[in-house]
Amino acid sequence: MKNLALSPEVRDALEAKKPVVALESTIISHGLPRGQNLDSARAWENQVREAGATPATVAVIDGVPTVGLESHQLERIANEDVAKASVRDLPVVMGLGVSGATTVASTAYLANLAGIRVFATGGLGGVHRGASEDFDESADIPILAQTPITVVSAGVKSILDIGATLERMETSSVAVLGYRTSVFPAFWLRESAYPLEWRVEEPSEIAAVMAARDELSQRGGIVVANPVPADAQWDPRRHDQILVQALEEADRQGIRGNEVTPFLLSAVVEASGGESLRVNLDLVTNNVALATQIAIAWAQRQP
Ligand code: PSU
Ligand code: MN
Repeated sequence: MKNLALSPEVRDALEAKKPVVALESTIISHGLPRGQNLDSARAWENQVREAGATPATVAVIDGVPTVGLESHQLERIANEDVAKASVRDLPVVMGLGVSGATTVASTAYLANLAGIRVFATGGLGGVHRGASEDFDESADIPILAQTPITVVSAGVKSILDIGATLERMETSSVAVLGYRTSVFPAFWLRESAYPLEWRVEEPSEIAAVMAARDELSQRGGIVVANPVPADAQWDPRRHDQILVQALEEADRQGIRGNEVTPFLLSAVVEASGGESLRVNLDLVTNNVALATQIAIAWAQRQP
């Protein structure tokens, strides 16, 4: 794509076929509170560098889709009121020349255009509770169904309908691999009620699955489900209580559309007195570490 901007660091790494890890920006603009978000975003980028790969945080800056943000661009995403831009919004923010933070869907989309194969996030979007009535399903899943990228996440939040989300991933042929787990994780918790069919132990196995997908000319993505470390997970009882409160509040206030996910996230952070936030930061760090290992394993396979 002609107008895709790459940072010099990302351009060099891609040209040299060195490992690159994409990072999303909606988590920075809408998923974490101001004050915490910029430091965290910088820390994740540095973590990728220290582990031997190149970070590529993705966003649209003044209408330009950008893969790999300069420091001042990252600052703008963290501190300005930018739009939350999923895939359907990309042409709009581009056409209007405004900035947008990319979701899992649009980060995957732009990273793929840049030739990046591995992506770290916190939690995936999915099917919301009550979706059989209000049809609220994140575009993350249908876009992953047609985008050849490997996304490392800590599963999906229990603010969503986890069972329905897994069914939709099956229907749309998105592969799901448990990393050292046989149970799909529930973001703040290590385990949901849903077992997984596939478990892998090593990043090299994930790279082998990616290679096999390519061989079959399959264009879909792979979801790597990476549970939050045991010593970092949230107390399940607190988690259940606070979740119910947040869902009731969203319902009471009639929150709709793309505001649902950010609303629930901040309601949970507030009700938990910041405890959920600590878990959130720890699990992203854990995902960034694994994604970096997968990107390195993938680069090692390339001729
Ligand atoms: N889950 C999180 N933090 C987030 C999001 C999800 O724990 O910030 C964001 C991601 O960018 C994800 C998006 O792609 O929310 C999904 O939003 P929606 O449900 O409106 O598609
Ligand atoms: Mn939605």
